[in-house]
Amino acid sequence: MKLLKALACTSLLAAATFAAPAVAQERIALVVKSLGNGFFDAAARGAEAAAAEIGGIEVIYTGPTSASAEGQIEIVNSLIAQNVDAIAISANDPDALVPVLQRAMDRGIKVLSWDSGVAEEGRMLHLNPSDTALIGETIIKLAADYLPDGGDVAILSASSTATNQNAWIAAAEEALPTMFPNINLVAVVYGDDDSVKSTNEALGLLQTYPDLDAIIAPTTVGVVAAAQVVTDEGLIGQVNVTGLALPSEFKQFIDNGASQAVALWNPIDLGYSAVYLAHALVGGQEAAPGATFGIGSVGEVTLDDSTSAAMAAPFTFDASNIEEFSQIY
Ligand code: RAM
Repeated sequence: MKLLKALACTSLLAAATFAAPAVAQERIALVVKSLGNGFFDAAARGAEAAAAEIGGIEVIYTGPTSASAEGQIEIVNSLIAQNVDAIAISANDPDALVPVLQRAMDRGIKVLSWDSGVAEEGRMLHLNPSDTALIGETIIKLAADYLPDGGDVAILSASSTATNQNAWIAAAEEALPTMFPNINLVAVVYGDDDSVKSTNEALGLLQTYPDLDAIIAPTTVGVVAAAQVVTDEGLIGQVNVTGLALPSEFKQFIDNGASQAVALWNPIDLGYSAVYLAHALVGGQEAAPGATFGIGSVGEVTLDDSTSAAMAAPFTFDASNIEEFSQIY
């Protein structure tokens, strides 16, 4: 018995003496459009999971308080001063960030964009959550599926310079005449991924277009604001709210009937993949067209001619499955 105890003590001591110190050798900054957005918090959880899996990585989760390019430029400047190893950014503007990100790359910092892209000259690669044309079609289809005779819809977007929303809206506009000829897009307004501004913009749409059939918000912040407005204004059953929503935040509006269905991809996987890509760049992998990157348990992605890659198709949530997904993200 004594001997066993002694052995146990020895091995504990050995473990204490020889265990590798938990020092992060690599610092990856996950720069988001704005803090306080549940979508990005979920992505940050994925980023932390990837860092833990790879080991030796510190994730610096940061972003401005409001979704502006100016706020992100300030943050990137401070990350350059801290000499981080990589910056993975979801950008509030495709062009405004280019000079500061070029400066980061000149200093040897690896730069990629994810979710919302930066122009090619401002990053090494970009990771889209899904195919842009498919997202554009999906957001219109989500409304059209519940308007068999057609109708008037309006889009409540994020900021007017957001790369991802602007690309999805352009794709939606392209799909409309051919795929959805009886759906009439009457307006596009911008809530800046800010709850108060999104609420006011949604109210404005209802006042300006009293016959509106649906509000499509391709932003997790805007879609919640719009559904709350439709609920508060007593318009459930009259105006269907749809778009891209985080199930955990949006379930209540499927439950109360303000929305029939919404879609999204897995934000945890997106943040997870961004860290894997950043780590590969830090390790020296080249971001050339055709290059394939492993992204842990998510699989792999191959860069296209614009050094961009896309993940999975968007997934639809309705009364049949939102409860299940609301437990995850
Ligand atoms: C908001 C942000 C983000 C977008 C999602 C769908 O959280 O605008 O960039 O991808 O919505």
